[in-house]
Amino acid sequence: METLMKANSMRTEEGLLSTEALRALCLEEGADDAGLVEIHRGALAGQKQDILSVYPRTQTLISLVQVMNRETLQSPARYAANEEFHHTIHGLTDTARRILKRLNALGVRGVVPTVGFPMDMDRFGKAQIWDVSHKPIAEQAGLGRMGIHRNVIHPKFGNFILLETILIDTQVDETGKPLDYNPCLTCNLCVAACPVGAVSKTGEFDYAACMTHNYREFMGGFQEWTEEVVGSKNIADYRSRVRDTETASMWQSLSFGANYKAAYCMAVCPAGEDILPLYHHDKKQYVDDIVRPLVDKSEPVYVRKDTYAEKAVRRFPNKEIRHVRNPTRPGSIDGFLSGLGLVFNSLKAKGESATLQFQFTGSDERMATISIQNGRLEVHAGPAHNADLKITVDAEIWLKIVNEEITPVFPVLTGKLKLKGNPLLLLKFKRWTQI
Ligand code: B12
Ligand code: SF4
Repeated sequence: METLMKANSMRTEEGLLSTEALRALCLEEGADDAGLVEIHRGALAGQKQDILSVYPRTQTLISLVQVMNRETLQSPARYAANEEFHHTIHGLTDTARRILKRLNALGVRGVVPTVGFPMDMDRFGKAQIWDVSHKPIAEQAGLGRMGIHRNVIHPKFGNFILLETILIDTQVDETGKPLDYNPCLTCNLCVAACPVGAVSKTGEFDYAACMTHNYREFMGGFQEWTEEVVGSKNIADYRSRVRDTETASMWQSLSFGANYKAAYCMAVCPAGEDILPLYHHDKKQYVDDIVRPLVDKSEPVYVRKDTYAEKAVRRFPNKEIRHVRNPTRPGSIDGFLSGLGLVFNSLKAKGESATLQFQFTGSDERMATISIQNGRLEVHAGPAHNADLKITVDAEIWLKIVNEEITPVFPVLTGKLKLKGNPLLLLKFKRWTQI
């Protein structure tokens, strides 16, 4: 009887869920903020099918915000920051599950996807591994906007938040609207603090740089480390490649939850009502207390040779460059083509233009055109109208070249890789895409 009464108070006369009551329920269960978006929102069209693949009956997206302890996240003791990340991830997951259980009791069905990277690693290197992209949903729900560091900044809590989305099968009486301003101050502290230069003043983000260093002890980094173990001739050789401290660090990550190596972009961000007064009060003090200790911290920084990230580390006298191989390598031609947008470095390709046509043969036959125009990359299926370089290559051989298992020399000599046009563009393409 009590449940029925509660159910009635959650619904409008038309049978829709009351947004106000639903938000109140979310806050009661521990979310720090919540907002709602309809599945048909135009701005989310790009991820609609992916969301529906998780839960086909989705009508409404409940976007949840969980605040992290700010000072813990800012501490140069990164073990403390990492605990904060892990516990908030678990806390937010529990909150979302409790909210859904209460909604279930009211006849509303739904799915809680995942706060972090999905466990579906069968897709790793082959396709995008997440289905629900929380940041654009939170933006549409009016919970904040992405700053130039690409994290969502909540107008009150700043960027010290994690996000989750609950997919439900019921419509609500009112959905949110994006904020009409961006809380980002364009102060560029995140640009200054990122050890691998992944964040840039223009808002462009170097995915490969962040993946290689910050995620050293996650998916791709672990894969690369395993190959160091396998590739070592003996114990002495392994020790010359991987330090005892690094082996121990990998063990800690495997045992107690993977450690992010930086997250400095988030740590230093002064945007949001809660933190802004501290920054405005004395900017120099803010930089001395929060930014400088991270910038000055002595630590190894993981980069690939000859990348923009490697150059970026040289700005920091106390940081030591450690070279590693590519942790984000493609496992299929689909993975290669869809991953190009992530690894493409528009800064390196600034002012450059080129059209490359790929004809893949063998086990994965297809044609694709990659065009770079003024530092922007586009990939589409089919032939190019005016290709500067036409590449015909066996799909498996191409993946081996990209993954640095073989060099292109032998395939060229044996006719397995044919180039028509300006061959130097292939070298440039390697530089621009960091593959
Ligand atoms: C993939 C992913 C990553 C990737 C890519 C990050 C990214 N910017 O997308 C990597 C591994 C690098 C990463 C790192 C981190 N992540 Co992350 N990540 C995700 C994940 C799984 C999906 C993100 C996504 O939707 N990307 C696609 C689009 C929407 O994002 P985007 O910012 O537009 O990113 C693209 C553009 O920047 C584009 N791009 C490249 N060049 C240019 C140029 C211009 C001009 C433009 C406009 C775009 C553009 O390429 C980017 C990569 O796709 C989500 C969880 C989820 N399921 O949603 C968490 C999530 C985004 N991550 C999160 C966090 C906390 C982090 C880290 C701080 C982790 C850490 N502890 O160090 C860092 C921060 C790095 C950063 N500054 O972005 C939080 C963010 C919370 C918030 N306040 O916004 C999320 C939402 C997890 C969560 N549930 O809370 N992450
Ligand atoms: S640190 Fe400054 S520039 Fe970077 S996201 Fe925050 S407010 Fe914007």
